[in-house]
Amino acid sequence: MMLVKLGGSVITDKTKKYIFREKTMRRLAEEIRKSGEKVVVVHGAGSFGHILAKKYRLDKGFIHERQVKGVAVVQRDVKNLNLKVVNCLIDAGMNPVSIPPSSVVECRNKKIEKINLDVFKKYFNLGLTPVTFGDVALDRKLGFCIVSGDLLMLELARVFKPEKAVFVVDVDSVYINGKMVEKVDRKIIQNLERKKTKIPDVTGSMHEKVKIGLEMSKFTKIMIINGNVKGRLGDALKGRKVVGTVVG
Ligand code: IP8
Repeated sequence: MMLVKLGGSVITDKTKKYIFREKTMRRLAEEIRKSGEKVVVVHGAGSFGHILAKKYRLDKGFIHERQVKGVAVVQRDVKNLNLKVVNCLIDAGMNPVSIPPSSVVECRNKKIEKINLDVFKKYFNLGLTPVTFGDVALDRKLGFCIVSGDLLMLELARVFKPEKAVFVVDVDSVYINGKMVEKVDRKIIQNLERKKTKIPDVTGSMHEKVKIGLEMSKFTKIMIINGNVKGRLGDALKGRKVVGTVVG
C-alpha cells in the first residue's frame, strides 16, 4: 500500500478562504485510481483551515474562551473540504471513507499521543480508502491543538509500513539556495530556509515537512512531488522516475 498526502496548497487556494481547486482534485483522484494502488489518503486544510485557525490562534491551545467558536468553525470547515475531496474520489471510481482526526486522535503538547489506527486498518482491509485530514483535535495538556496532515502521515507510516509515501505539494522539489535538490537527508536539513511568507499557515513550512519526512523514512520511502503537473502523482505511484525530492 501507499500513503498519499494531498497538500492544502494544491487542493485549495491558500490565500482565499474556501476556494477549492476542484479541477485539480478531480485530476489527482483520477491519477490515484488509475495507478491501481491501494492507498490511504491524507489531505491538508488549506484555506479551509489555516486562515481561521490563525485568526483564533488555535495553534496556541486553549488560552481564551473566544477560541471555542474558532474550534467549532474550523472543524466544520475542514470537514466541508474533506467532503469535497471524498466526492471527487467517489466520482473517480474509488471507495473512500472519511476518518476525522477530531474523533480518533488525542494529542499532548501538539504531539499525537493516541490515535485509533484500528479504524484505518479495518476499513482498509474491507477494501475502502481511508481519508483523513489536518484538523483541530483534543490535547491533554493544551485543551486542543492543530493536528497537521503531515503528523498523521507519520503515524500512518509507523503502522502501515507502506511501500512508499508521496507528499503532493505545489512546487517541483525542495529548494536550497534556489536550487532544486533531488534528495534531502539529516545533514542537508540545516540548510533549509525557514521562509516567512504572508500565506497563513499554522503548521509550518517545507522545513517542518522535511523533518517529519526524515522521521518517516525509518518506515518507508518518501517523495515530495508537484501535484500541479499532470501525471506526476500517477507516475510516482506507478514507480516511474519523476521530478521531485526523495527524503531520507
Ligand atoms: O494543512 C492543518 O493541517 P495541514 C489543520 O495538513 C488546520 O498542515 C486546522 C489548520
